[in-house]
Amino acid sequence: PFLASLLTHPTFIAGECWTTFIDDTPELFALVNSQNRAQKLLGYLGDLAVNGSQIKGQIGEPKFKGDIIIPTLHDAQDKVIDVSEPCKKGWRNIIVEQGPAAFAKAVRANKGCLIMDTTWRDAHQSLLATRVRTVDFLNIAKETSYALSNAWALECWGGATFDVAMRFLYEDPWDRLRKMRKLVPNIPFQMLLRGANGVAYSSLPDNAITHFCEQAKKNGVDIFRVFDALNDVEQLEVGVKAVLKAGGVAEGTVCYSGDMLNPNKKYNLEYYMSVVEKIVNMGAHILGIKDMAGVLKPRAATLLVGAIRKKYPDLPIHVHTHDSAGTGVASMVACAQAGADAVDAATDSMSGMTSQPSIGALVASLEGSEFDPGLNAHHLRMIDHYWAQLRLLYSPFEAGLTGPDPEVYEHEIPGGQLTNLIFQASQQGLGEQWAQTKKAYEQANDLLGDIVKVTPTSKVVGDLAQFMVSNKLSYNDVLEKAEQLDFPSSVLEFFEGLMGQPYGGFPEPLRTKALRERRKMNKRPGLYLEPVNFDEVRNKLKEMFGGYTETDVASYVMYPKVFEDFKKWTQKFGDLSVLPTKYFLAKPEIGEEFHVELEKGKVLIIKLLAIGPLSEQTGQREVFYEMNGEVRQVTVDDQH
Ligand code: 3PY
Ligand code: ZN
Repeated sequence: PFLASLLTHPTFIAGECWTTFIDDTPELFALVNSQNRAQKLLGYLGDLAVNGSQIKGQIGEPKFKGDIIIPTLHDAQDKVIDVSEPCKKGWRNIIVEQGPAAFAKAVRANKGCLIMDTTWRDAHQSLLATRVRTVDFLNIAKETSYALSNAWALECWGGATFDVAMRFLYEDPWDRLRKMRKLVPNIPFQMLLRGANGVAYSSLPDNAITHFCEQAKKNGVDIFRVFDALNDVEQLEVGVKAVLKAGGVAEGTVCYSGDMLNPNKKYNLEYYMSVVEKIVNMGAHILGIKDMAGVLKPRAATLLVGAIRKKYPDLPIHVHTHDSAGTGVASMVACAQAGADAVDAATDSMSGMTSQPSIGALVASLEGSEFDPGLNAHHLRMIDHYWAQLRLLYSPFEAGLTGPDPEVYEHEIPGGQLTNLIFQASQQGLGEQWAQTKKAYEQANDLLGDIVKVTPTSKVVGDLAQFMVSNKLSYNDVLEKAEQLDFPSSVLEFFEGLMGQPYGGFPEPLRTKALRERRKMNKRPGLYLEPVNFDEVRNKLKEMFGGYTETDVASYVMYPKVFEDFKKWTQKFGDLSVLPTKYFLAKPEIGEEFHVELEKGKVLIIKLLAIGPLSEQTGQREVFYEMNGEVRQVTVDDQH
């Protein structure tokens, strides 16, 4: 293609060719580059046309393949709001201009209860297997900057979105962050950080967490919700310290588990107050309360938030929940009334059940009271019209949830995991298997010592539960046969101490019996792990891929194999984040024309013309496209 563009370039044709022509004509390279990108893109589209989508977890095609309508917002005088530039007003200005401590002070002084919208992170993580793509956030970003200009934050990064972006969507999570930031400069961006585990599933060396937070802050994150899956404060402190060093707003978080109202349960008010005290002493700007399973009943919320508010009048409190049992709105209203400064909710059509409670319902419940969140209910509904369409576009990732599950008070499965487990069970026909899994989850939790369950410890309990179901092991079987059992690796990592120390210690003799010759760490893992040698990582990336950015380094340190696979994929198919989701998940109709904007001003007009017959010799097919008026063809291995 390079030679072809050289030969057809007007300067070359005019015979005015001189030796520096190639150096002086960078557009030639740009042209070759975009032709290469276009060809790689056709490689992906061709494969999709012949073999169907290879995106993991996708079942079938989107229910809705029409054009997505972007809603228009109107002001109080019913004039259309011009969104050609993003909104500039919002709480982020205080963070940028005056820093995290001033933000903490300002939100405490604010009269109403603010809302964090989780649609861009936890809601789709909890309902749609974390599969929402960058382009679909960007398409509603400017409107969102207006509609949610008075929000506490948009939760939009971290948690499972980081690895899923690379692993299953072939997108760079950092690129997503930078692009969102540009279009939403006014609302604070919040991320979820798993303490010393970063956004991974077990601990990393401390300097990896420091480097990661520095990059996250630089690229657009303002508020970091930092938790530890065992409420191990030493593990939590690694994350909080890294955020403070990076200059971010540190939301040190306590995870809520069990039922504080039940005197027979392990985690009581005294326990939570002792964790909160340690978080305050770490210097966190905000206190987070994370109810990952949605088991914080309204009365418990009143007691817990009320007690913290009384002891720490100046401490901003931000509460997170899931609506699994259906009490989300009631619990968040109780939090607001007991003195919380902010609570979480999601856009209506991405809310409820394993997601966060509905933002519309919450705003309506607080409207006109002293806790009014100060959001425009009409604007929220308009934004939700967009998400209602998106929900149907992503229907291939629905888990098939049908209603609330108050049984969550017994099994305590966190929202995101509950969706995954229901999805897996529904693949096997739900029924008896699902009832067994829930029961086994409860038993597995008891065997492990009734631990706090959230990523990654929730995976430990889930893995043990599935291990018990598939090997037909009862609670007593596990205890009695522990020395012979081949436990899942996550269980062994937990017992080793790689996820920190559980409150009340590890269950014995089960831990020793399961570990056999493996090591036992009785302090936080970071004290045993070698620090990352960043120069070595940089050299390695340069060698492997010819170059790197500092955010590549952070991705590689967090997920070496996932990052390598992601880079190889993009070398083969290019940057697919530019492709509209409809054409990322399913092939177009023959003759259907669509547009892909490779970069600003560089638009490809593509049409699928025909899929050729199967060649008996090669097992391949030719796929024909029209691209910007020219016929192009790609050869694809038929996997059927
Ligand atoms: C995550 O760690 O990804 C979570 O959402 C935990 O609730
Ligand atoms: Zn959550």
